[in-house]
Amino acid sequence: MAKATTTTKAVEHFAGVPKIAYEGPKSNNPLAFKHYNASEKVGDKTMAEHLRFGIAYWHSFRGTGADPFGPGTIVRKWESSSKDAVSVAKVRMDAAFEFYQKIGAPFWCFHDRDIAPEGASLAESNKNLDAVVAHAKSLQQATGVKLLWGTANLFSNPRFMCGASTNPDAHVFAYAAAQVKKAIDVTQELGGENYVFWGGREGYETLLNTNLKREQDHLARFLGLAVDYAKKIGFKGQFLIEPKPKEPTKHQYDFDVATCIGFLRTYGLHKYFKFNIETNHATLAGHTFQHEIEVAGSAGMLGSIDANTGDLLVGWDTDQFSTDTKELTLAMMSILKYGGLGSGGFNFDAKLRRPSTDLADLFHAHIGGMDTYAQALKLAHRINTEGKFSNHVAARYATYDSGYGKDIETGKASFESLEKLVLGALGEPTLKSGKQEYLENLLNQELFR
Ligand code: XUL
Ligand code: CO
Repeated sequence: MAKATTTTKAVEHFAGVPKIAYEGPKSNNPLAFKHYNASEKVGDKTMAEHLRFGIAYWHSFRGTGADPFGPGTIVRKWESSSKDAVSVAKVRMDAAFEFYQKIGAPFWCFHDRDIAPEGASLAESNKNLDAVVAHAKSLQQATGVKLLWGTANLFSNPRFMCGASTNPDAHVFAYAAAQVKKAIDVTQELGGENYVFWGGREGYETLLNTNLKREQDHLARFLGLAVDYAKKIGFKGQFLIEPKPKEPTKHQYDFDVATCIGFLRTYGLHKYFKFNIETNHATLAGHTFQHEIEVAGSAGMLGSIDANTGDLLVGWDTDQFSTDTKELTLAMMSILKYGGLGSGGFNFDAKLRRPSTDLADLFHAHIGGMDTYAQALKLAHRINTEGKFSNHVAARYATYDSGYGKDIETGKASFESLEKLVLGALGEPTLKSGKQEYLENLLNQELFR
């Protein structure tokens, strides 16, 4: 499919910025890692193997800082490198791969429409995509940077204003199917290790014009068709659902991990999907990041992470880089407990603030994000290994390890057998403290010791 690409001129887009090195916690160099040391072992894996960082093309290379109150502020030289949109897309891609290498990220992620301009027809869009994908493939080969996941943008174009697979118009369903078919093709062409389904506008604004049952059936049908197609072409990547409760629609069908598990099981699709959990989506749903990881992990469906954070005082998806060591340590404790992310990774689905207009800001943002995850990984590994919290949790459930507790877990107990015990020797349960404040103090001690 991908034809040989014309090579773009060798220009250094981030001139003056060296490859970011690990200098350790005492370094005062803002363009150095204080914690992320790719080759350092944490347990039996290196930090690079644990963390598998990915860069989100849409934010870092298509984000302009525009918001509903004003246009973009972030001006990049490569955007005016040519009058032809496909040529600009290739130069932009060169800049992106230079950044991936300098920051030391082994992976990247994209939407089809981030990397290549949409044409006047689907055929033209596909042709543009093929040209840029061929270029990306040669850059991947030249740099060793790999594709964590690809996805399709089924939400920006006005045709998707009422959803893609949940659109009341079957014509739009068909268009979305054709677009995702192509997006899976190019993800496979680039060796993508996963493919993400985030439900763009798959939701509703008002039930006055919505048939909720038919829309959910259509969403399931769409995912089923994607599974069929992946099997047909031998796509080996993991399919991931990225839950989000609201924005852009008032009610998104993929509300949170628990809702999606119920949905996938209802339609018999659960074997084919895991989750891409985004921090800011978790908090929008009224959950902690760790909660969503636990719900996915306990179902054996923890796939990947969209690493970012929201703002405590702002009620929408602000997609900021996280420097919250405590939140990320709790998340890493759960991720390590469930054995890591497998083919997933930590994709920085995060954008610079509107006034962060320097090229260097892109480095500061990712250095902070990577360092905070690395620090969290080290802390979580130590905390899990020492086992103070896990031992406490295990002791809290110890009554289920033997006797009638074990009988409850193994299905040997009945209402009658338990009634007999309580009316007899067991009697009234004694109160056992949950020790929450003690544990919160212990966590602080562990983080800052
Ligand atoms: C939107 C979001 C998306 C997905 C990919 O909130 O997170 O960027 O990650 O479509
Ligand atoms: Co995301």
